[in-house]
Amino acid sequence: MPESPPIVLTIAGFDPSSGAGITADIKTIAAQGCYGISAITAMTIQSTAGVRRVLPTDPKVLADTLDELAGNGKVSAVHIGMLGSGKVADRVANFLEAGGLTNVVLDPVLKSSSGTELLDKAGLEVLKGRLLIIADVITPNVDEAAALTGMEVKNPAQMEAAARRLHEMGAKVVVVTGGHLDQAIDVLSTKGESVHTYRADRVDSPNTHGTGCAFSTAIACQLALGQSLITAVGLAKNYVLAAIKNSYPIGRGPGPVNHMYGIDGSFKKQ
Ligand code: PXL
Repeated sequence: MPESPPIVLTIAGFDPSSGAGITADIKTIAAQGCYGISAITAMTIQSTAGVRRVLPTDPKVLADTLDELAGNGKVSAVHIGMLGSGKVADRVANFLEAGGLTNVVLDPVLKSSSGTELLDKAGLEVLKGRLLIIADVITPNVDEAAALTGMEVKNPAQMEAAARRLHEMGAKVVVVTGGHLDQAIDVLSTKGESVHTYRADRVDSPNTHGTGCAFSTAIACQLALGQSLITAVGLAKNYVLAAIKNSYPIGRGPGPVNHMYGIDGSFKKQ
């Protein structure tokens, strides 16, 4: 029998245009050489032109999905993206707190790039009070780091300060992403240890829909594959940069990154 790749579970929302959310995550997981399984936290009505509506999943349907998947074999990493509602977030926290899962990467998604709320107020409290603490790695962007800490987060020094505050709130490993800054700087901070900074020139492309999902999911996959934290974050950053460089327009709005750029037969820029 051939060996199976690590199984990576993504718990996230459904974006029907597949730039973000679970269908995008499944592409990222496949591109890293892992096998993706998923539990949907919310349906969204959206295209690349923007998010129109958010409909959180019935919390019991989500909880039953997670139990079914967890009972079906080893899960080597978990990625958590958009949660939608406090009730759904609570079920995800119950699932993780039951224990037994490793390499849990939480992307604390709060808003879409077009500004629509993707998590309600109750959900933000579950994020701060439970999920942030149980996750092994959290990957807030500068806006999310600001919302979680109440601090201003606009430059690398403030990113480090926000990471320290997030450690005080219970986070183990924090990666603050600054893709929106002039230089694409990400700060990796481990509680009580040194800070590692990743720098890359900003890629000038409108097609950046789903970068946060791709980054956090790729970290989960690289950890599942046995990479160290520092290497996993570096590989995920390189993956997202290449996926932006090889992106193409889809629809009327900002296009998605090209998750599959490295796969034989996938579209490549000439
Ligand atoms: O990029 C954040 C995000 C995550 N998950 C889903 C989304 C979005 C942004 O639109 O729709 C499902």
